[in-house]
Amino acid sequence: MTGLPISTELVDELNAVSRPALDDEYDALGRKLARRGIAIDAVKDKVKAFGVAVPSWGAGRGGTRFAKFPIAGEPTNIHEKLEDCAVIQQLGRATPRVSPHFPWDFVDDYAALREEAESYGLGFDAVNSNTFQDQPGQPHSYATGSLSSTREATRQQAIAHNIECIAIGRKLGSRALTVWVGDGTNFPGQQDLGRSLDRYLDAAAQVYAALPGDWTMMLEHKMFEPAFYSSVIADWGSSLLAAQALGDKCKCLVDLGHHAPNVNIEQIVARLHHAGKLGGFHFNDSKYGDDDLDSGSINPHQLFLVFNELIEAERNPRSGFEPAYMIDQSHNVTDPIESMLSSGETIAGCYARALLVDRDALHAAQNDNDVMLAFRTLRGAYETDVAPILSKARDEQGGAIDWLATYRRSKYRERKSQERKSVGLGAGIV
Ligand SMILES: [Mn+2]
Repeated sequence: MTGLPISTELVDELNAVSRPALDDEYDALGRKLARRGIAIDAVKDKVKAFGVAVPSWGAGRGGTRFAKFPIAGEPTNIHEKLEDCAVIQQLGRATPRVSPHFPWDFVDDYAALREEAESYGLGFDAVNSNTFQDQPGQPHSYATGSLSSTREATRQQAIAHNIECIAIGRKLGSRALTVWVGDGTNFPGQQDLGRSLDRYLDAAAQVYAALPGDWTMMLEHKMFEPAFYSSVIADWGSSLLAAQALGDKCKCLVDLGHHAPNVNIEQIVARLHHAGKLGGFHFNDSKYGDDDLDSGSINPHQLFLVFNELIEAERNPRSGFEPAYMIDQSHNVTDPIESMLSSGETIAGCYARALLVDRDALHAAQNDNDVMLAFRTLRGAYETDVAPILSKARDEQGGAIDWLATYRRSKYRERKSQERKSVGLGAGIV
């Protein structure tokens, strides 16, 4: 019993069919990169060491504020979510950790949950608190705010929940707390824009005070929704000043979908790194707004430019540069396992392309103000097809060369649709 949800014999059988063509393509790409002075195996080894966490809630179908369309065999609890995350890691080999969310993933025994994850070869990433919706039996509503609420008792309830999340995270082996609040307003004049931030900072400082010494507190900003006039932590500026006010262990988390259209996110990455406050990412994509589409499905070039800045940051490190990567997207029309496998591959691919940039040539062109040469140096790396590197990295780690075909041949979802109870038709974002 390997503990893995997909038959390893099936993975081996299908990989054996795909491997001759992959070897041929990998060798051809290796010769091409060698002519540029790049050792393909070194890039592949870095890709093998790269990991992005998957969110526990991403294993289920998402929805919009209008509706949710569940599929048969969806997970209904954290145990089934872990099993689905294990499929994603087994086949894709890019997602070794799961980011849990509370209270959605509450259980009685977290030591047992940690062992359960380890039996699948999974660990836990940042824990996410939730003070953006009310729970049954909760004494104080978050309808008009949580950490920034005008009511002391509501703020204390939100603080206590975040501290409880830290306690759970310690049992799970996590070392980070991600805090996103929906706090904000829908009407001008609804709240004092200055004092609501004062209250947020005072409450967040009480959460920060409970943080273990080796933990990071990550503040996630979002410009709109559920508050459509103002959000307390709306942008990277508010996030940065809050992180600086709270202390060294507090950093900023950049969710790619939480900006106004066309904002230069890669420049935000560079600025936050400059301040030593780049804590992590939530990867997703968007066409008009928000964070609902699969990573790289709309603008893979932006994703590449973000990784280009991250590689620059690695070469020019500030203290404590250890960004946490996580997928955070909503799967409304696809099988979530397939979407997260696709996104994991896309994210690792953008990382690989950024590794291929000739940094010395780029910096020389930048210093000479040779605009076209600098641009073409970046573009040459972006246009390189790194699929053979990604496939080889998966194959060498026991993953699937063709993860989509392997997943569908396994009939995993069909089997789960027989075993799991069905999910209700509820509406709204989960
Ligand atoms: Mn997010």
